[in-house]
Amino acid sequence: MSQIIDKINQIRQDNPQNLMARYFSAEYFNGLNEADQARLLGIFASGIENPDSSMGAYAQAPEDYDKFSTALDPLIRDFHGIADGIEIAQKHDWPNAETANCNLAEIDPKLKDVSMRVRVARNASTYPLPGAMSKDQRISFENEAVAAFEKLIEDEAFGGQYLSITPGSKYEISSAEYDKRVAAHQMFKDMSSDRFLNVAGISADWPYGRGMYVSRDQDFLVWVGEEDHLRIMSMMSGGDLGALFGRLHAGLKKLTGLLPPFATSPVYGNVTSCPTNLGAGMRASLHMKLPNLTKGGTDLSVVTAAAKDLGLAVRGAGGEHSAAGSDGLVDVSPSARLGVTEREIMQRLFDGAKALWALEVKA
Ligand code: DAR
Repeated sequence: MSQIIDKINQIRQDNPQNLMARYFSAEYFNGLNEADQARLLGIFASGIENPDSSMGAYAQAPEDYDKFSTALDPLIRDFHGIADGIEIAQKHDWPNAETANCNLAEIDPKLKDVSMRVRVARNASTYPLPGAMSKDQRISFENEAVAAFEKLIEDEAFGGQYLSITPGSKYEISSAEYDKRVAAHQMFKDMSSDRFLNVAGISADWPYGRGMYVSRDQDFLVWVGEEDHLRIMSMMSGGDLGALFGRLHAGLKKLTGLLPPFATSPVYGNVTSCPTNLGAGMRASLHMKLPNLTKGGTDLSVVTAAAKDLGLAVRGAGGEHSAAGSDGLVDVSPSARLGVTEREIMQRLFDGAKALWALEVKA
């Protein structure tokens, strides 16, 4: 075990952004029994094999965050900006669509048709997390999700269809249909090429147990078997964040009653594979064209720094690790997901977009 400790210490020196390595305690690790040492190394595997990781950890079991909180709490606090000693108490408070008063068109009429997305990650408490699921468990969970979707298909507001990429599934789609849905930014990309998810076990058995539910209106979608058991999302073009969040909340409430119970932690709220998604489990984002701030999409440094000051993260519109569009199209999203409510996330997104737009028009 001393070799792995030496490796992590070297990663800490060479990759200061790697939170797993930054906070790894050899003393704590050596105090664990062999079985728990193996479990903790499973959680840290992605950050060890990918030193360039930012978080460097993926939970493998719903109880990991509570069982290994001594090792994981420092990483979680650092990422979510919660100082030591401050109690982490995840509360939930969804905005009311009618009174949210967060319409981007009120900032500038040019922002009346922005691509908006909000998603929550949820994991069933009755299965291991995706990194530790067997192929049979992935298929079994997908079948439980399908049973819920078969009820949702009849629903007036959320009726739609389930599209599976599990070979042999009665809902299996063609590779052409899969590619079309990925190109439309609806379906998730092939995970087996993601080196972080591969080491964490999250992309194992691809494509078994994976698929997507999409409503007739194409604005309510559920990913099955991506980084978490479920990614439940609403996607719209427009500017009314209240309508976007209201659509997701209504769909989430309908689904919650049809699915196995979700995994939650008394401290960290909704349990997710990656510690960056704990708490509300929510990522809310806008695709904004900021050609001036991004120098035509060639330089994200200025917009990233400005966004960070606003509590926002910026990345390419093609998803994690993607570049900006030539028209300056970027994905803007509040960073904090733990210790903030759904309503606060929406407000931060609106306020942040307003501030970034002010910088864009002045640049
Ligand atoms: N490769 C992981 C990404 C962490 C945040 N993104 C997620 N969970 N999709 C890292 O630790 O860098």
